[in-house]
Amino acid sequence: MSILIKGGTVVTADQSYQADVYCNQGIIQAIGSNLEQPEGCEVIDAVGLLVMPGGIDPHTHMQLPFMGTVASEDFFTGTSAGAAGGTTTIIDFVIPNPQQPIIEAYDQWMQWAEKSATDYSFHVAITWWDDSVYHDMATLVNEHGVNSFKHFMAYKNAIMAEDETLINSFSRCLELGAMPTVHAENGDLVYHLQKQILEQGIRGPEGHPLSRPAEVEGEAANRAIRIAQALNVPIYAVHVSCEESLQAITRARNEGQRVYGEVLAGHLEIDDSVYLSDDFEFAAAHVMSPPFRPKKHQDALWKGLQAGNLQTTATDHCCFCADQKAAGKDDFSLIPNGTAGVEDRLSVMWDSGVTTGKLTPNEFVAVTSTNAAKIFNIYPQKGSITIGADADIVVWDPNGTRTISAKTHHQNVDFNIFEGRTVQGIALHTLSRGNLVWTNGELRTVRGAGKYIKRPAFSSDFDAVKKQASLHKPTAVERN
Ligand code: URQ
Ligand code: ZN
Ligand code: ZN
Repeated sequence: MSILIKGGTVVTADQSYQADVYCNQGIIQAIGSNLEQPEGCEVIDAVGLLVMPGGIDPHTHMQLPFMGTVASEDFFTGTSAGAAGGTTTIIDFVIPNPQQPIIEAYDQWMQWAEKSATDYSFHVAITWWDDSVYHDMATLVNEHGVNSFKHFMAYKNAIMAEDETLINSFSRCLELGAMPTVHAENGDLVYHLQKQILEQGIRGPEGHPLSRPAEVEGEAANRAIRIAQALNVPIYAVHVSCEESLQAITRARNEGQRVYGEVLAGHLEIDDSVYLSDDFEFAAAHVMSPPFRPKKHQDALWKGLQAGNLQTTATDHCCFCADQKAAGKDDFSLIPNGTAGVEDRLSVMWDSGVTTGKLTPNEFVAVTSTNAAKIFNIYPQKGSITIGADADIVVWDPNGTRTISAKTHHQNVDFNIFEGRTVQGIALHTLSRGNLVWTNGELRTVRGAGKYIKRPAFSSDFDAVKKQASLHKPTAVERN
C-alpha cells in the first residue's frame, strides 16, 4: 500500500517545515513540496495537521506474569491501543525468573509478542547471575539484537538484583556495548518498611507510598549511577519519579557522566493524593512502583525534562483489573503493581507540555520518540521522518480534543489513571511501516503485523565512554 500525506507540516526533533510525505513498501520514499500522487496511491489530507515520527514507548509490560497474576493487556491489544494514541513502537521487557536461562525467557516473550500489531523490541532483565548469564548476554546481543539489559533494584525475594549482580552485569554490558537500565528503588528498604507499616496496622493502599518514600528511590538511583561511574559504563534510569533521583542524574550529567533518565507521563501529571481515597478500587488502581509522588516532584520532573536531564517519556504500561488488584484487599504489599498509559502518553504530553509552552513541538517529538530511538540505537530507522526510514508516522491534530476514559479507551483494562481528563492534541492517523493502523477514530490494526526490531550494540555512547576511559588512565601519582 502506498500513501501520500499531503499538505502537512513535518515536525521532527530538529525542525518543522511544510512538506508532503510519500510512503511505499513500508518506508518513507519521498519528502517534498507538491509531490506527485502515484497511481493507486491513498492520500491523507494533512492541511493544518502535523506529520511526526510515530511515538516510541521504551517501557511497557504486555501480558507480564507478575505478583501471582498476568497483566490484562496482551501484545495485540496493547500495541493496538498504542496505535490509537500515535505510538508505533514499544520496547517491552523479558523478565526471566531467577535461575531461568535468559534465552529461554527471551524465546517465551518472543512467542507472546508475535501477535503484536505494531513493531516491538525487548530489554532483557538480569534477575540472577552465573557464568551462563554472562555467556547468554553475548548471544542475545550478537544474535538477537538486544542492546539493553534491565536491573530491578526493587522486588526483594522475587526479581531483585543485588549489587554484586549489578556490578557483574554492568561490566558485561560495557564489554558487549549494551545499555544497562535500572528500576531504582532500594528493595531491602522497601521490604523492611512494608513489614513495619503492616505491623502498625496500615494495610490499605495508603500504605504503598509510605513503604516507598522518595529517599528509597533516590538512594538506589545514586548507587546505580555511582556503580556505573566506577565501571565507566553508560546507564539509563527508568521511571524517574522524584526529585532525589533527578538530582542524582543531574549531578552525574553535570560531571560529564553518561546517564539518561526516563519519566512516565503518569508521574508528571498525577500526585499521591490518589492513595488517600476511601475507595479501595480507585486507590489500588494507582498502585505502581515507584508510587505517584507529592506535587513538588511533578514540578521538578517537568523542569528536568525541559532542562534535558530527563531524555525520554514512557508509560510503564502494566495493566491489572480491579479483580486482580483485589488480591491486596487486606495487605497493600500484595496489590499487583502497575498502571496503564500506552494509548494516552502522546496526548497527555502534548496537552500538558506543548499547549502550556513547557515543550516546543520539536521537543515533544524528541521526548516521545527520537531520543529513545537514539539511546537504544534504532535511529533513524525509527524516530525520524527521513527518506529510507520506516514509515512509522502519526498525523497529529494539535487542536483536536478528546476526553480520556476507561469507557472508551482501547486498552484492555478497566481503569484509566487519566480518567475524565480532556486533552488537546490527538492522533488522527497512525501509520505503522506505511500501513494505516488508526484513522479517523477507527482501529485498523492486524494481529501479527508488527515486527521485532533488532537494536545494534555499541551506540555512540560506547565510543565516547571508551575514549573518556583511555584519556583518564590513572597516572603513577594517582595510583600511589
Ligand atoms: O516495576 C515495573 O516496572 C513493572 C513490574 C511494572 N509495575 C510497576 O509498578 N511499575
Ligand atoms: Zn519498574
Ligand atoms: Zn516497568
